[in-house]
Formats: sequence, C-alpha cells, structure tokens
Amino acid sequence: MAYIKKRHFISIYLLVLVGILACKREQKKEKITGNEISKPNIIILYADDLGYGEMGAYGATELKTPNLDKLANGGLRFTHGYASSATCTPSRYALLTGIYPWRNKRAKILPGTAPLIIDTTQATIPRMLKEQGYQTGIVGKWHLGLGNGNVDWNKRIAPGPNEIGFDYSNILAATQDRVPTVYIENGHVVNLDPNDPIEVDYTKNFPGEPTGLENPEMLKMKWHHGHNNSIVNGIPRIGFMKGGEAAKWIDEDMADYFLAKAQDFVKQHKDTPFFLYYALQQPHVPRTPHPRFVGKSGMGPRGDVIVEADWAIGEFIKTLETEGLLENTLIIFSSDNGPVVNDGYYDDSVEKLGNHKPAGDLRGGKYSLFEAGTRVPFLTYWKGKINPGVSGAMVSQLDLFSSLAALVGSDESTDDSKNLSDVLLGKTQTGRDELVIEATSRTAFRKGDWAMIPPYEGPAISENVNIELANADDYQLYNLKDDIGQQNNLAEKEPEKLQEMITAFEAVRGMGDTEIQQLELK
Ligand code: NG6
Ligand code: CA
Repeated sequence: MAYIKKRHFISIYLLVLVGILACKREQKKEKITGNEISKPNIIILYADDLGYGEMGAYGATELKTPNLDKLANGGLRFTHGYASSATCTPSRYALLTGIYPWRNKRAKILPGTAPLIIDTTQATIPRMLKEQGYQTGIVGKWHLGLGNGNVDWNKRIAPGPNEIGFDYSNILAATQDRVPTVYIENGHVVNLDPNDPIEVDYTKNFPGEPTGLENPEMLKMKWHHGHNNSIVNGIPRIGFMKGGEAAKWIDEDMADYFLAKAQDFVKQHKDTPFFLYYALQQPHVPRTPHPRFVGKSGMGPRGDVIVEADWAIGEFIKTLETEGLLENTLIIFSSDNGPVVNDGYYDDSVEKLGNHKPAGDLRGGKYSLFEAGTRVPFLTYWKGKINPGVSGAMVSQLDLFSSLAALVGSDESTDDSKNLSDVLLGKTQTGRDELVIEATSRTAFRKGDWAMIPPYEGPAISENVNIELANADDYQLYNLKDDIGQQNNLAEKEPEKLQEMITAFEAVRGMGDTEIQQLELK
C-alpha cells in the first residue's frame, strides 16, 4: 500500500512538474513572439581611431567609403556625435556602462595584462539587453581588461566580456599593437597548444626572445615611437610575449576573421532578438590590410585599412539583408576616438596622406581635448523606421545605455547617460545640452554651441603623433557654431560666458577645477 501511495505521489509530482515546465515554455514563447515585434535586433559597429572626416558622407573626397556612405545616406547622420573620450579604453567603458569614464580611475589606455575594469555586478548594455531576452555577443576589440590580475593565458580567462553580460565573445584582448596577439573566444585562447604555453609580461622580456629594439633585422614594419618590445609576424609590439605560436593571429587576416564571426553570430541568432557589438580594429596601428586591399586607397596602409573596414561593413550588411533582418535591426555606427596619422610605426601614413583630412575641419585628433579628439562619425540606421537625414543634435556614445534601455522597454538608466532614443530614431533633434569630454585624464566641456577647455600643463603639440592636445596656460572658449575649427579663443572677450561654462562644468564634474588638475596631473 505504502509502495502504491509513494508511486502515486511521484506520478502526481511529475505531472505537476511537467505542467509547470510546459507553462513556463508557453510564457517564454509568448515573450519571444512579443519581442519579435517590439524589440529590434541591435548592432553597434565601432571603428578604432576613425576620424570625423574619414567617410564620403562626412566630406572625405580622397577616400572612398561606399558602404559606410550607404548606411549614412539611408539612415541618420549626426554632425555632433561624440565618443566619451579621445582614447579607446575610456570611450569603450562609457559606451558599455553609461558612466562617464573619468569617474573610474582605471579607465585609461590599458596594457594587455590589465584586470577587468568593469565590475561584474555593474549594469551594462549587454546585461540590460540580456535581461530583456536578447542574445548578446561581442566580436572584435575589447580593451577593458581581463581577469583579476595575473591572468594565466593557458586557462579560462575570466572575468571578461562573458561575465559582464555577453553570451558570446570572440575578442582581441587589448589592441592590435599590444600582446597577447591571440584571439580569445569565450575566455579561451583560440588554437592554443598546451605544449606551447603563453606567457605575457609588460615589464620585462623573456630571456632569449627577440625584440623590436634589439632585432631590427627581423622587422617588416619599423617602429617610430614605443612599439619596440616582442616581435610578432615581423611587427614589433607593446609588451613581451612568449609561446603560443599556433594561436598567434595573422594580422592581415584579422578583418576576415572578425567579419566571419560577426556573420556567424547574426545567422545563429536571427530567430531571437540579438545584440551584437562588432568592434572593428581599423584604422588603429599596426595597419595591416589583407593583400586584397593593399594599394586600394593610394594612401598607404592607413587608407587601405579604412577601405578594408568599409568592405567588411558592406559584407556584414549584406548578410543582414540576405537573412531578412534589415527591417528589424537598429544599426549604430561610430568610432572610439578621433584620428591619428603616425601612432608609432613607419607605415607611410604621413607621407601618403595627400589632401585627405582625417579630422575634416575639426582641430586636434586622437588624445586631444579639441573637437577632433571626440567628435566622430555617428550614424543610426533602421530600414523603414529611421527616415534618412542629418541630425545636428548633440549625442554621445555615453547615451546609448539609457537610450537602448528605453527603446526595448527596460527601466534601467544612469545619471550620466541620457535617454535620447527619440533623437537616435530621428523623431526629434533636441539632443543633450551639455557634455563633459575626456582626453588622457583631462576633461573639457561642451554646452550648447560652446566648448570650454580648462588650462592644463603639458605640451601644446604632441611631438610623437604631431597632434595639438589643447594644453594651454589659460582657459580656452570657442563658439563652435561660428568657429568649428576652434581658431578664435573667446575666453577673454566673453568672461561671462566663460564663467557660466566653468560653473556648469564643475556642477557635472563634481569638484573645483584646480582640484581636478591636481588630481589628473600627478
Ligand atoms: C598608446 C600607443 C598607441 C596606441 C594607444 C592606444 C605608444 C607610444 N603609443 O600608448 O600606439 O596603441 O596607446 O590606442 O605606445 S587606443 O585607441 O587603444 O586608445
Ligand atoms: Ca581607439
């Protein structure tokens, strides 16, 4: 009897369990069906060091970027779209978290061995979207640190992108010019041979290993400044690396590699809402176009890799089209910081620049507090949803967190990140009124048509990269409406405006300006 009772009980239990599971499945299905209608796929295409003047749609005449232009002309082209910083790590930190990078002291250009600078409990775009039912992926450049310090590259590398909200990751750890020069998929070095373990060190070389400094005869690309540590594929890098021969990437294949991974991700997840952050490596150094693109721009490797990136984006969009996804996908294209021509290698970029103006009419470039450091190409595209046009609204990549959250029905937001979803979709041209921009630990301010740069110590022009950094003894104030090239400093002529700007800047920045400088210049 007891036996029967027990069996009976188990059957009922199983029935109830099956019932609950079936119910859950039903709910999930409904949710997914709902998502298909209301939740678009979201793709962020992110270039590395692409300047404001580098696409046909932004006025480039010497470089051909037909695929990016197609995106720009079929979507919304922002003329006041900003990266949060004039360098990579801080911009990428702000993009993913919606937090100003100067709030995180670790958000500086990182070595390949740096620990992860995003807290694993922190809100991020991928985590927020995951909570809304999205499949989330990153393909390409990471540069936000990995692990907790002392990473063993031969074991699973964590925490990293998969611990801050990405379901899938296939990344290069830091930059193309920094070791380790390997792809990392979901925390594992791709093609790692356990008999040839990888070691990485940024302070000292491994005995007997060649370096760019000591073995110039081994180099196919010469270093100009920095970049004289370990040699990989004939290119000297930043940092020292040993082992991992089979896992080392081939620089010229990188564009094809990441494109294929981005296409795979989209194809695999076309039936659920997905978020893909496709972070291209071009035109950051070392510029290594695939042989198919060599000589295509007439501008040397820097121009050639921009042509290559444009091609990759064209191919990627074709995949979206073939898969029937264009009408249900919001695409955002931008760059992590402004342009630099010579960033440390002799690669003909200076000699062959010709009449090309990477920053367009803007002053400065990468590393600069002038406009070209952070004002970058910024496009939104959604076939049938976003009307083609140009928007003069001020938007920052910082705003993507709250804007995308609002778009997909999440109530998450941060104080720094403004919900500009209507601006991104072209429903209004009222963007942000003010924005703090950052460049190598210094900050400046934009409000309305005005740009204010506090005094900073340091060279006016960086000798190595030949870029005006905006360091000066006195305040600088520019009216960007009349003076987009920041040639007329109005700080003395417009003391009231200057004071208004300083006050508004300090209100956001959170401390007196002197205090900021002491902090940053230490
Ligand atoms: C600098 C590198 C530069 C580039 C940059 C990071 C030297 C001398 N210069 O330190 O080549 O790698 O860091 O670029 O090493 S970013 O786009 O990732 O911020
Ligand atoms: Ca960059």
